Amino acid sequence: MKFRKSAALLAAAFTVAGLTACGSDSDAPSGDSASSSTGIKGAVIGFAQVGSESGWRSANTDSIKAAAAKYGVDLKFTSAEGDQTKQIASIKTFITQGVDVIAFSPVVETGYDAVLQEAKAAGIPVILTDRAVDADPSLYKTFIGSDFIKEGEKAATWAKTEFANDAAVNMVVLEGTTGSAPANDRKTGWDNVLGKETKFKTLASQTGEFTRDGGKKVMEGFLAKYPNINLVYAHNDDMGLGAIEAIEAAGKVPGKDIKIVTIDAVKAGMEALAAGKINYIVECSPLLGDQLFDAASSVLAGKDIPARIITEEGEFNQAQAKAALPDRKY
Ligand code: GYE
Repeated sequence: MKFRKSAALLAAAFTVAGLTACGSDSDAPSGDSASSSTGIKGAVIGFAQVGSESGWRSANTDSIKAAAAKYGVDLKFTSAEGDQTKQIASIKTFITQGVDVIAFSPVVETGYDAVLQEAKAAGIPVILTDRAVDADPSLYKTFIGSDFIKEGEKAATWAKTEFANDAAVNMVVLEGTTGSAPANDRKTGWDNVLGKETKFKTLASQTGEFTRDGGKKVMEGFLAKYPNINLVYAHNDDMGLGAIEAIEAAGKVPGKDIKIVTIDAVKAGMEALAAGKINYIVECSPLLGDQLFDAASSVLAGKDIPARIITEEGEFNQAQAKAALPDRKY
């Protein structure tokens, strides 16, 4: 709490002294957002993470912890292990502790209204990272993360071209965590492009909980039931990697007998793509740490920030994965 008041005073002082005061810090990285993060040193920030379900999540956690260390933030980090009740309990603890900012990546989209109201009543600003919530937008300052609908559209656009000369495509879907924003939106995005294309037939669609093991088990069930699968749409790389194991165990060749498109572009996914076992990956960047603390810094300085901060990302075929792998950070 103390930090918020002093940060606001500091911001006021900078305004009076003019912009050169900010520019005089020779250690500050260049660019507006980076220089604003220098004002967050010592702030107490509570971060309630989803869990540790995937390679993406590990990279996201690393990014947040590294950025906190870089900016001198006092980070209180908790992991809900995929349990919304546990995540809400830790947000409540942050409120009781009187942290300066609360950030979290919601496990699912709904059910956070009451705790967001509590944070607002306590005067603690909330920043959402990675996943959206279905709640009144005035209850949080911003949502930093990817456009998951666009990701689903990119995956489907690839499939449309890849199977352009096929009369029929038998698809199975490995869905992310039921009720989570990326699972909901990656389905919507896919349907936006291919929902009306009758030649794409969804044989089955089931959650693999965004985990490798979940993807493997669900795919084993699909393979046992459907002998004629042509395409797997996995909502993340980890489930696609699990599907590869199941396909190989069933004596089929992933990437050839059964094509696979996934989302994330974590290193293990990119390696499978480079090896031809996955056919296409849409990128979803987990490196949100710097953006989070830039936004928190602005909020604490009393500045307005955009209600939505969208992450830039690409997409990869096999050749592009091979070229990108040596420099891949996660
Ligand atoms: O795609 C998946 C992770 O919310 C964008 O969660 C994130 C998703 C990511 O478990 O791998």
